[in-house]
Amino acid sequence: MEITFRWFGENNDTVSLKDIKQIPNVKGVVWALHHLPPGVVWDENEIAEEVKLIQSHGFHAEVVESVNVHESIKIGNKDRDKYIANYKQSIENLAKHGVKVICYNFMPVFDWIRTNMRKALPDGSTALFYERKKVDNVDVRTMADSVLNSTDLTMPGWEPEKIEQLEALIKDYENINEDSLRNNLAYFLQEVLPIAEQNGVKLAIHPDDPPWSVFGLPRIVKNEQDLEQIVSMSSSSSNCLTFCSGALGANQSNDIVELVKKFAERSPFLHLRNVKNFDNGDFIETSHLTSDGSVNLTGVVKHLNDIDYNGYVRPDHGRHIWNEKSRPGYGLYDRALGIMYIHGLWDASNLSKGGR
Ligand code: DNO
Repeated sequence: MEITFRWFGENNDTVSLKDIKQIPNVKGVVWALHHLPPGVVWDENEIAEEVKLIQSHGFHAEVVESVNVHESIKIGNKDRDKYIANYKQSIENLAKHGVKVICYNFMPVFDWIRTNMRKALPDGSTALFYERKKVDNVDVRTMADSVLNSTDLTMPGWEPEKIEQLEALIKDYENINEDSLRNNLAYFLQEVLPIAEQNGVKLAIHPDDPPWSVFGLPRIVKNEQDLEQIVSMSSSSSNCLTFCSGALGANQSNDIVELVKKFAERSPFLHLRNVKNFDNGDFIETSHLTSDGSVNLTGVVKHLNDIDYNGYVRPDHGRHIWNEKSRPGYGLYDRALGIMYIHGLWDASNLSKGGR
C-alpha cells in the first residue's frame, strides 16, 4: 500500500505541500490541472511544471485525479472523436512525465453531489451531508434556476462553466439511458485503452457518488454488477477501477469488504473513507474510524494487507475539525487522522500475521 494525498495545487488549496510532508509516510501527491476544462489536451509544459513542483517536495506525482471526460463522449455525440483524440494526447503527455494512474469518472453532467457542505456532527465538527429527498425532489426542467438560486444545494464537483449550459446538457441526455451510456463508455475505452496500455498508464474509473441515478440522469458505476460489466468491457491491463469505499458505501446494499475482495486486484488506486447511512437514503460523512460509520474500513484494510496490496491509497473526505477552513471535505487535519488510522489498521494486520 502506498499512501498518497490529494492536493488541488498552489493557488487552489488551503493545504500546502509542506503540510502534507509532515503526515507520516505519504509518498505521493494526487494532482490535476484543475483549471483545464474537460476535452482539452493537457499541455506538456504545464504538466512538467506541476510534476516538478510536487517532486521538489519529495513526493511522486504518479496519480492524476481526474482527467475529466467531455460530455460529448458520454452522450456519444458526433464530435466525440475529436475529444477522444485529445484524451489520448493527454494520456501520452502525462505518461512522459511519469504518470501511471489516471482517475476519471463517467457521471453525466454532475460529479459528486452533497446537499450540505457543513452539517454539524454531535462532537461539534462539520461534515458533508446528503439529504436524499432534497435531490430527489429537484425537477430537472427547472434545475438550472434552482441550482443558481439555491444556497444549500451545492455541487462540490461541479464544473462552473456547465451552469450556463445546464438546460442544453440535460436535453442532450434525454435519450440516454444506462445501456446507451454504457455503450458510450465501451466506445471510449476501446479507443483510449490501447494508448494507455502502450504508455504504461492505468485508467481507473471512479464510482458514481452517490451511487444511484440523480435528477433523472443515468449512472452506471454504482454496484457490483456495474463494476463487473466495466471490468469485462476490456481485458486490457489498463482497464481499471478507482475503488472508493465512501462512494460505493453510501448504498447500504453494497458490502464494501466483499467488493474490495472482488475488485482490489483491478483497482490500482483506492479512496478510503467512511460514511454513515440512514434508512431514508440520507448519509453523512464521518471520521475514518470503522465504528463511526457504516463502512467496515477495518475489514477493507485487513484484506488489502492479506493480499499485500501495492497500489496507491489515499484518505478521502474528512470532517472539518479544529476550526480549519478548507475546501469542503479536503482539509488537512481529518484526512491526516485518516491516514494514521489506515496505517494503524495495516500495522495491526501485519502484527496478527506475526510481523511488526
Ligand atoms: C470527490 C472525488 C470525485 C472524484 C471524481 C473522479 O471528492 O472523489 O470528485 O475525484 O469523481 O473523477
